[in-house]
Amino acid sequence: MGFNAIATAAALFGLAFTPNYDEDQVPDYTLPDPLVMENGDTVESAEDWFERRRPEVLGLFREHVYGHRPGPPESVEFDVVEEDPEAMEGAATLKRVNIRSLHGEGEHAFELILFIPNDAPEPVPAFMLMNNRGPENTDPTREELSGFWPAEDVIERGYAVAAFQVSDVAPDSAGSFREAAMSLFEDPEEDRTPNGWGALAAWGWGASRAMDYFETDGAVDASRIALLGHSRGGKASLWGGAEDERFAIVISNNSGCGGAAISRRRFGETVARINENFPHWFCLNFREYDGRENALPVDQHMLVALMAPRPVYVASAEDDGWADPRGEFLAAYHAGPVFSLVGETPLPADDMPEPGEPAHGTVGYHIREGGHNLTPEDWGYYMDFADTHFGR
Ligand code: GTR
Repeated sequence: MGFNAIATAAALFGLAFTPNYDEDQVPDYTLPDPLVMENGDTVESAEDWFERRRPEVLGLFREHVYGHRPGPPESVEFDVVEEDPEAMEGAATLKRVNIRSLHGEGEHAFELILFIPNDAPEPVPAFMLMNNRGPENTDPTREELSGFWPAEDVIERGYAVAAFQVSDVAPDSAGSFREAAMSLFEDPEEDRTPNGWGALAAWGWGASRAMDYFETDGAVDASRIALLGHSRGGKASLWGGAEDERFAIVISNNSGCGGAAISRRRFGETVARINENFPHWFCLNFREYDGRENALPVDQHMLVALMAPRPVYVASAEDDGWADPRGEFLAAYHAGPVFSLVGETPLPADDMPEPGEPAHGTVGYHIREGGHNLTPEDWGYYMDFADTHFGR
């Protein structure tokens, strides 16, 4: 076999890409400074950040990474299709809410599952999971229990707990992702525009429709909602939290490339790799940066910074090299100057903490033992963090 045939075979079978897991092989890079405008001006004050630089950074992520998402639909309607005040052996009230978006001729619906603690003072703060795994992880009947969404633990700590299936908002498939909510705004048969939204942005748009519902439910405190996602769901929670400032806390669990991990490190999953494997997640413009991470006008620390002054949490797992734990830590760390400028506490750690020793400022971070997953241990740290920020 000649070289070309080998290269072709390698590409065909996905062998061409060998991820780097060696810290010594991380290329040299310079991160864009979140506090320097594109025109070279320095951001000197919180006002400068909020009025000039934040909109610029948000615009850069829209244009080059996640795509521009539309605003709300013309109207949103909610139907509580089931309500059980005796759920979880009387500890909680279950509501299954049908959230229906109406726009032009189009209509799209998805379901929100919500448990509200029965003995907590209302309105209660809530955690909402953007569920990227199967619906059995968020079983409303509680016949099936899952550590991915340990709803009983969350209720026990006095929080409401909610979830929706991201695939109900936009299927997680390159062939059909535009056929659900996105089709309210565009024709899936037509070519995507270079800066048009992808599935990650669409999932965040769905989270915003759930927020629209919370604003109507007097049992839930819509001003204290923590948005949470794991892995691809964690990429979507960060971007959804950047786009919709109504979310009071934003949490990304093991979100990796295109989430919290610094793209320029090319550690584990890379921009080229993610665009190839998941062509529907980002906007088409993001492909311009395949193998050219240094040309990006942003990096993911600036995504974390977009949450300021709101609390934001990044979490890693020790054996999750593909998601680059150190890169995730560094994004939380390098968002620090923005949080300091606006009078909030940056990540209170100069180097990666030990597993099981979370660092909590307005920016939070932990790494835990084990692999790529969302576990009750992670949830425990998230609730500790929310207790602090929600003054509980
Ligand atoms: C992987 C993908 C990651 C991450 C993960 C997940 O295949 O490469 O970026 O999103 O899936 O969502 O579990």
